[in-house]
Amino acid sequence: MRLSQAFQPTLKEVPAEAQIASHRLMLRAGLVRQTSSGIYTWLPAGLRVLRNIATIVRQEQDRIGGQEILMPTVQSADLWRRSGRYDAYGPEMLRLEDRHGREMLYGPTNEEMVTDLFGSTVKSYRELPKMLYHIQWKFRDEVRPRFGVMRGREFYMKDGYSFDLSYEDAVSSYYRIMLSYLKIFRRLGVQAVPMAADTGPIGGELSHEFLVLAPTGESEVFYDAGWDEIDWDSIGLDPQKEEDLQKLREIVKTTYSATDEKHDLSAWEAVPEDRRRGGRGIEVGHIFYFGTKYTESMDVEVSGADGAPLHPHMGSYGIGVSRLVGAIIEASHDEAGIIWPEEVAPYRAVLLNLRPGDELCDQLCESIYSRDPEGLLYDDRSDRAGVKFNDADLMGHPWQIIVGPRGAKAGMVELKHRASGERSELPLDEALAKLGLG
Ligand code: 5CA
Repeated sequence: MRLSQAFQPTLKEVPAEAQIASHRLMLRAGLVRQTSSGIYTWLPAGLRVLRNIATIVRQEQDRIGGQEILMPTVQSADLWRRSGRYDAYGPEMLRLEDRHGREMLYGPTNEEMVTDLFGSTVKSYRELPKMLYHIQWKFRDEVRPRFGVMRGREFYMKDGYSFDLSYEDAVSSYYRIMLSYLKIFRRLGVQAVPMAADTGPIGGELSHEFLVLAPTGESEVFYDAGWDEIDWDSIGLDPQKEEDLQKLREIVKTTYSATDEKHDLSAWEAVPEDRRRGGRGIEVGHIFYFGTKYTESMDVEVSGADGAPLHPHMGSYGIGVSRLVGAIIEASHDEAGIIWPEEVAPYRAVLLNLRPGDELCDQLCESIYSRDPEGLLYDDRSDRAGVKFNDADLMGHPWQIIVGPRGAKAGMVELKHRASGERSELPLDEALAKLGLG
């Protein structure tokens, strides 16, 4: 994309209500615009990030047997009456009425809908287990939407639902998903620690939140340094192996972590003092095992191996996809701007032409740009070099390819790595090879 043509409405002045870095940076860098309280339009660069996150989530859910569906945003109130949650959910639910006076709602989550779908299609134990998920907009009329996309009213969530025949199988599904989540967050370039959690309006008995550490997080967190030290790639737990899921359970059981809501002082005191870590965290995921809560209340059964009907055991598993855009920035930025992790960046590299109009610079830039016009952002604007450097740092692409008249003459370009700040002057071929553009 040529920056001179891009729809990237950056803001010089950010509104006073943008209190935290990610909110300010998202507005300044032109990723989102607020349309009303807690509701945002995603601009092209922001949408690319949102999609990159969704792609990683999708790949990792598919890898463990998840099957993607897409359920609607608007649901019927009757569905929620069947589980008893229509009245219980309270004012966070946006309630609507259609032209026939039928009560509808904008879905805050989809347990009822997926349970109904499952019940109307799956009849036999032979068809289990199943793991269905979708990535869809949700609406919760939050009392205090704040921090930009971090606590929005309309937000983008991956919600997955597992159906198993027994408690034991369901707990395996739960830990399989936990392992998948740990991988997802690593690929997203953030460290997210699972912490025992309350189940709130979703219900159930076993639940963990995943918190990304950041000083502006809404929860206070306490955890054992083990969570910083475990090298998940090298221990190589396999989500398909039962014994590896047991190992994960053991790690979770023996490596303390909790938010302030669940903090247990006596367990905390058992953690050696030099291994106690604390801070604040942003909840980017939440998983629940709630057994037969919905299959019983909504009367969903399958026939078991012995012919007798049974209620499948369920869990639900959320990832805040739009919240993650903010959370990643909170965890990865500096004074100059965003520092995108490789896999989520809107563009992997920005190409800076420091002297548009100079024949050699233009030629060199065009030849680089033509190698990957989809994956490169080409700053071909006629602005001063200083403006381009500042904007490139603000937008935070992992690499900057800098082309100036002196280098262009010698067939050299400068590469800047945004995260480390390292710069190196390289012959064109070498630079391109380094970025996989050779
Ligand atoms: N049905 C379950 C799991 S699928 C569920 O809804 N869980 S949840 O309520 O914990 O939401 C899942 C994730 O969505 C949260 O961990 C959080 O990352 C994100 N989320 C929740 N509320 C908001 C909000 N108001 N704005 C942005 N993200 C949110």
